[in-house]
Order: sequence, then C-alpha cells, then structure tokens
Amino acid sequence: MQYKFGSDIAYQSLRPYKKRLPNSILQQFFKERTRSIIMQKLTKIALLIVGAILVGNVEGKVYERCELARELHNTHGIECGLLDDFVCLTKWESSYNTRAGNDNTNGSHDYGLYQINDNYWCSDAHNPNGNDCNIDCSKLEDDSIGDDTTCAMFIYNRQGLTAWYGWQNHCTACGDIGIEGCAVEYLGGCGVCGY
Ligand SMILES: [Ca+2]
Repeated sequence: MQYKFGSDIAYQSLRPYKKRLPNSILQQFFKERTRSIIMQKLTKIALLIVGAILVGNVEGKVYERCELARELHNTHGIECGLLDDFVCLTKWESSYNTRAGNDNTNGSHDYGLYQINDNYWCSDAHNPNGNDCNIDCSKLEDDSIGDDTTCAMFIYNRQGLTAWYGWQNHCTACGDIGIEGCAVEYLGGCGVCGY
C-alpha cells in the first residue's frame, strides 16, 4: 500500500518514531501535512459551492403571484390592461418558475417564466439562428426577469397573447376589458392597478 507523505495514515505511522527522526524530515512532513489539510478543506468548500449552484439551478426562483404582479407593473412597466394576462399566462406556462424548462416534440426547447422557444426567439446550441429577441436562451432561465419580459413584450407586439398556449387555454377571459373575474383572480389583493 502506498500513501502520501502528508496523509493521516502516514501521520499515524510516523508518530511513534517522531522523537528519533531528524528535524529536516519532520519539518518536510508537517509542511506536507499542513498542505494536505488545507487542500482537503478547499476541496470540501469547492464541493459545497458546486452543490449549492446545482441545487439553485434545479429549483430556480418561484415567484408569489402578487410579488410577480407588482414587479411586472412597477419595475418592468407592464400596463394594467395587460398585467392580469401576463400573470395568468406565466402561471399556466411556468407556475411562476424562472427556471422552468420544457422539451417540445419537434426538438425545440422552451425557457423560463414565459416559456420562450429557442426556434424563434433566443439562441442556444440547438438553434443559434432563430433569435428574434437577440438574447442567449440561458438568460431566460436566470432569476432576473427584465430581459425575459422585454422579449415577451416583443413576442406580444408581433403575435399577440395567442402566442402562448397557456394563455389560449386558460386566460382568454383576461383579454376582454371589463371582465372582472380574471383581474380579481390574478391581481386580487396585490395592491397594484387598483386590486
Ligand atoms: Ca433573465
């Protein structure tokens, strides 16, 4: 069996003979041992950091309904008439999860809060070309939703809300001005746009 000069096993084996060994060997040994302990601690810290990043990637940021409504209106300028639609469609597209992802049967991938598709709007390894929002898809699954919302507004201005199946299937009532139910359901109690 071979073991490293500064390792625990080497230390245990060396201990009984400590007094009889020359100082130069002892100094070298303890230098190696200190280095070995520091490397072990650094490795542990590095593993903890990598673990935390991986867990973060899996979970992402999941917004509360009202937290999202307020941020979309107050920070990203989504007007009141569109706000209930956006809160509704993000609920059904991603459950308010900024790192939601979906593989489609045609091989394309949907990214983030608005489930934006890489065939048309953002650039990734699968489709570097269809990139009308001029954005890297990885930016659509981080916790910063300003660029996602800019892209979503670009899609909305070009195709309307029907671009999202989540909206088509669950939110058409929000599109009719004066339908209170949808605004109450998605903005109620949020302290935004009079709700
Ligand atoms: Ca983003």
